Amino acid sequence: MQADSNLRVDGDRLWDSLMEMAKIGATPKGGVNRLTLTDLDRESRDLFAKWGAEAGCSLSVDKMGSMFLRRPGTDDTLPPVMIGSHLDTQPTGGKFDGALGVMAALEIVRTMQDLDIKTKHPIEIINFTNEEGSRFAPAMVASGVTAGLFDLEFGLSREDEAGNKLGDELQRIGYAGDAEVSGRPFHAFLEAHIEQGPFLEEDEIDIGIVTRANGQKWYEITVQGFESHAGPTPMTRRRDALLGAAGIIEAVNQIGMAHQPGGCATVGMIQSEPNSRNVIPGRAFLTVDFRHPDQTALNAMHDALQKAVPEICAKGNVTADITQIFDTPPLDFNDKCVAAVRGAAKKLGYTHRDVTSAAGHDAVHMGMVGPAAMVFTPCVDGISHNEAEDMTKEWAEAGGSVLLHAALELAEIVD
Ligand code: HGY
Ligand code: MN
Ligand code: MN
Repeated sequence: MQADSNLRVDGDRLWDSLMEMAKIGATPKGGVNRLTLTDLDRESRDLFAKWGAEAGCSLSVDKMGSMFLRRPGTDDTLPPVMIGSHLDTQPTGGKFDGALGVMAALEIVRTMQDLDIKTKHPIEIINFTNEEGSRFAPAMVASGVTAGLFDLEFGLSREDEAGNKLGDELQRIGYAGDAEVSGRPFHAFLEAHIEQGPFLEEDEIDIGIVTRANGQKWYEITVQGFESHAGPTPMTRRRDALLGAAGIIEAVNQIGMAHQPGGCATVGMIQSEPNSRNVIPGRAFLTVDFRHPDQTALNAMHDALQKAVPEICAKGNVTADITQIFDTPPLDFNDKCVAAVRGAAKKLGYTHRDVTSAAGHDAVHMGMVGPAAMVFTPCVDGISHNEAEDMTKEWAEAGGSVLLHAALELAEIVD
């Protein structure tokens, strides 16, 4: 049985929930700072759990703290259609990165309740722990444990800059669940997300059908020099760790530029010790984030970094250690799930086009262990990971409605 093409989610209710959720961690500049496993994250989790219960769902939490709100199917022995994303944000994040996917999933079960829509497969709506990878690296670590990319011990032992362990923080906020993380069965996984790039809005396309996602490689580099006095130490006898790091930053950017189209290369974090105005830095720490839609190119970027760093260090008489902390391959999403998303966009009359995701998402990890697909909506000027992140209610309603129809097709409506 097909859902009626007039069926839409309630765009006002979806928007109100997004605005309500955005109050938790709201920043003066209109963004959201809701780092994973903080008290603010707990508040957002509690609100999601409350709303899910009101929509007739029962909650289970897994050992990485990811939340699964389940709506029974008429055959509850069948694996669920999972729909979800993340509620944690970047420190200068926006209202919609992650939250759109979780609130749209919630809106789907609300719509099903309103209209007494039954499906053969159960529906599970999900909030994954630590998608952003900002407080605890790497990103998408909980869905990474689900996908078997990391083991549970690795996931729970991640430490933030203050030395807090992810597992201890889960205990502290009361979300250390007991459900197993990997091997949780699912029939299909769907995620709605803002594009976080400018192209859908620029070309006036309502819906991105995400067919592929970039691979990622993340590194941590520590440059070791020698602290000394900024005055009497002759320029020719310095071992300046920050100067070495500066050379590496330039090289990272060149590696990104040399692997176009599609390559992305970013140094997001830099620390200098002792960070004193009149001391030549003896130690520098930096992070590298590589992305590419093509595995061979991503590997070439890796090789270029391994070659460039020792050459830069030799010139500056410093040394460096490179540790790779994240390595997730490009992923083609599942044909059947992609077709369900595309068919929904067509049926509902939204303009749409196939896109590749340059950002990482939990759907990429779920797609490594089962059928998955994503729905992209435009966002204003493509801005994200920035407090100015914005979208329209119409875009949210369109994304939620396509997600609804794709989910109902995959979960099989019952008369
Ligand atoms: O890094 C990413 O692409 C995502 O925001 N975790
Ligand atoms: Mn996200
Ligand atoms: Mn993000």
